[in-house]
Amino acid sequence: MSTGYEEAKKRYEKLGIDTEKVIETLKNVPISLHCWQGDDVTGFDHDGPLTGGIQTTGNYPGRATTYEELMSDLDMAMSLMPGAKKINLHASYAIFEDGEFADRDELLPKHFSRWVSFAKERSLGIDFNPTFFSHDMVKDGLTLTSPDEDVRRFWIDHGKACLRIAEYFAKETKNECVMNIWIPDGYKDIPGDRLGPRLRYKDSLEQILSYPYDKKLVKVCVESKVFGIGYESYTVGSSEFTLGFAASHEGVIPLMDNGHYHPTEVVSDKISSLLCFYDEIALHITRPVRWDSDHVVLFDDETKELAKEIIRCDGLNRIHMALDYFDASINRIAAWAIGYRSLSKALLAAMLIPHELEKELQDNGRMTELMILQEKLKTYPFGDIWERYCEVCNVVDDDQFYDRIHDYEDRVLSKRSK
Ligand SMILES: [Mn+2]
Repeated sequence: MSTGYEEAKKRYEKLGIDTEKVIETLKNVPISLHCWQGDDVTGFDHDGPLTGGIQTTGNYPGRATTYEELMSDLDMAMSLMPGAKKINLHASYAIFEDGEFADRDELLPKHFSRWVSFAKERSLGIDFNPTFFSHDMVKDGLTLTSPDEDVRRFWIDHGKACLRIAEYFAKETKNECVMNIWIPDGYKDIPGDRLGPRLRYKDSLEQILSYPYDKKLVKVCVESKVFGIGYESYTVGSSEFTLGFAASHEGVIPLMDNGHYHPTEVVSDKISSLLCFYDEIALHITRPVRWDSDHVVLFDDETKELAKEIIRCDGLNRIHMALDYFDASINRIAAWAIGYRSLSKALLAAMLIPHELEKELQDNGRMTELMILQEKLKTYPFGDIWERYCEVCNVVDDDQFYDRIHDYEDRVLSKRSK
């Protein structure tokens, strides 16, 4: 234990914060780790391009192109992440072997058995996402909202197949599975009918949820979006739609992705509102830069504010946290780990704030003192606590971080063809 940590611990103690307790708590808070950072949202079930109004930019060498490579990269990335994890899979990451193939509407648990083994060997839970993009049955940019009943049926069946797989994950890993539904559906230009697609979306979701799944094992989320590339004028699954749907359907949780709002809106300000009305909420934590650009999460102001709200609202047991970004312009494993570590830092920093004192100052109108306290905390010796957290979790600190990335790049990534 460094003297830096001992000194820092004393300073936080004066604020009534027990850093040892904070470290022990944070260690067990799971953050769901998106598999799609490892291969630029490519998946294993199709050859076509990434569609759905999302884009991965960059061509850094060494992208994982097989499930073995992706799992190896995940292991490497997780070795750099302090604290608990779940893995977050998309349906497009089904693993087919011996020439076998099943389309999205006919996916079965067995197509994910290798992922289950991977998770069980590492004592990880699995979260899941149906994949409503990058597929020939996306017709005119539409899936669950299509006026073509064959298209809509295909995607409803996909949703049901995914519920069955999510239930399998939960049973096998003995850990609830958060299954998030996001569709890209919408229009590039001004629609002639906004209501029709939304009513079809509502009906499609209800049909999917009619599959008799165990609500204790599978937590279904609906994720909103404000727009996508090529869907600038209208997105069916808007914020109001998903909030309304979740509020009116038992067991459905709203999911907020902080890249899915207008650029001046912040999710940190929305969390407390939702917690007034929902037992549980879910977050996709990302970094939008002017639009839903899915930049790597950093230890920046909005990530810190988001984490503060989670802690202040006593939300660790009510808020499902998942990362969601994809950067192909830098080392992908570093991207994974930087994002996870940034969120961990933000949560750790948030747990080192005397929230009760801040509330008391606010409620007594002592806003000058509140501002002074908040500013004071910004230069507190947080770095020493972070280093101690990494040490306790047996992962490298920020000084040694790049060496590990470079070593893996040298040994493994540089030998790959892509
Ligand atoms: Mn998302």
